[in-house]
Amino acid sequence: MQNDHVKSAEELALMRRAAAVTDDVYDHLLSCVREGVTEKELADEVLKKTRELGAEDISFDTIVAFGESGAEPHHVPTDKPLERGMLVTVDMGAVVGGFCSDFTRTFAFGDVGEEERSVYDIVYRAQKAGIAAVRPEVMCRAADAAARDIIAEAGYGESYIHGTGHGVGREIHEPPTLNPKSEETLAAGQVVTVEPGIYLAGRMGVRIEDMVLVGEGRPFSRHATELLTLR
Ligand SMILES: [Mn+2]
Repeated sequence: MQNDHVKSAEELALMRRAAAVTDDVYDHLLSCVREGVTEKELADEVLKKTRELGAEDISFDTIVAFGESGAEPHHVPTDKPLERGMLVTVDMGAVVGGFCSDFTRTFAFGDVGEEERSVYDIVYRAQKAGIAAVRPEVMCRAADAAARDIIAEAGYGESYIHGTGHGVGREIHEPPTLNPKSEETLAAGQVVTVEPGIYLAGRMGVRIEDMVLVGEGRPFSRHATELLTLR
């Protein structure tokens, strides 16, 4: 029996187009980053550019979070101005032909502190491990654990407050779910996100997210996950 949410070649092509639009929108967003720009202004640019590039729409309300706001995984953009030394988290996606993309990066604006760099490195390694664990016939909770264990071993287990990922397709969130309680098993041809994060209330947050085709193991996005610092 074919597993639910396995994508056809045509569906995958649409998802790759949605991810490519998001990649280009992210380039545009980076070009808009300057001292004093607000979270709302960057989120508005995402909406405008996504439509300009031919997508039907954004796939969910864009998250842009500066500094301590990064500690809220679902932060709603505000008029807060960007200052040097802040981390910036952007979570966004596009809809093309009815299919969604989902993408998150955290980058630095100017020099960030030692803790920011070290937390980033832990999430970076956790995300790589999570992607490597996304293989056919692997239990979703095992893929979650691959990422979660790295964060826990680094002492931030209590600060990883959500699951490692979810299926994506016509819906932005669809089965299977990658979390510690999931009873599901990954199947070749599913597309899931891998998006670990660390959230330190009142201080900072880091999340890195890519879509991955189960059985392929390569992120849809062309954007690297090493810490990017904008000057
Ligand atoms: Mn996601």
